[in-house]
Amino acid sequence: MTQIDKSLIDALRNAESIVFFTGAGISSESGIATFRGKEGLWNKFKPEELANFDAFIRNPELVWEWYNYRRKIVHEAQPNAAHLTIAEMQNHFKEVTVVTQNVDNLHRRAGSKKIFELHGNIEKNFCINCKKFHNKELDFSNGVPECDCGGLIRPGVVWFGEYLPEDQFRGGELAAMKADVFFVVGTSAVVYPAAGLVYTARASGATIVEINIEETEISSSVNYSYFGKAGEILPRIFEEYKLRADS
Ligand code: BV8
Ligand code: ZN
Repeated sequence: MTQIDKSLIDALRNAESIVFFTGAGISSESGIATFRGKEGLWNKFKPEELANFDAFIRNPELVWEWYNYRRKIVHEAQPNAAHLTIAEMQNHFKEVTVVTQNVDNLHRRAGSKKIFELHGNIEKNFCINCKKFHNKELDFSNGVPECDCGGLIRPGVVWFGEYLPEDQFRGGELAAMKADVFFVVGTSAVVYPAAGLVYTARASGATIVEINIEETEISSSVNYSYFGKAGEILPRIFEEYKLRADS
């Protein structure tokens, strides 16, 4: 059983602002495949073939087929113990912020309130021409859904080579700069500028805690590394905190 460091619990007891920077790994116990793992989404598809604007213009049907396949999985998925623990921690700390790379909405469904979605949301869609949002049921009867202005409607996620939504990235950056404890949960930390937030938090003096089933690019830069499933480690840290907080 993973030992939780007493010094981490002390850091949490003195913390006002906590940030959870999350990636696909936090949703894998909800049955949503990660991108780069052994069973990863990218094994079957290559990002350059699907998660970019040119691929969408070249073959919108294929890209929509992929996103509809993932939307179905997301709709059937449930938040797991890691998402739920983060939501519960909102009742114990002054400020809990989620800065997620995930597009699956599970943090919101778990009850987290302050969330920055750096890479968009798979349940949102917008017109590539007039940028109008189309978040109701889409009509695929004529192939690719079209806006009333005639433009193609696309998934509301951030593709490679696209800028992150300014308000979302800025919100994540400010949270990282203010964090007393910055958890990095279930991310390979290879995608930028998102992964850069770990270094922003560290430069601002936050205690960095990584939770992952294996070593990553940032493991040598964190204060604490817990190797294990997020759905097991996070609840354990919170239990230890609650035990000590009352003592
Ligand atoms: C941009 C779309 C400015 C939505 C995604 C060279 C060097 C550095 C950067 C670049 C470069 N070349 C290009 C770039 C920029 C590029 C980038 O970073 N590329 C990387 C791959 C090299 N970034 C961009 O293009 C970004 N935009 O830079 O704009 C710009 C603008 C114009 C011109 C130039 C520049 C846009 C990035 C967003 C791309 N969109 N997805 C979708 O379809 O979902 S990225 C994709 O990767 C997902 O969004 C995902 O969130 C993200 C990160 O992946 P992870 O979440 O970390 O998932 P992964 O599978 O990798 O890892 C899972 C982890 O969980 C593993 O570590 C595993 O061990 C762990 N795990 C598994 N199970 C568990 C677990 N941990 C705990 N518990 C478990 N149970
Ligand atoms: Zn339009």
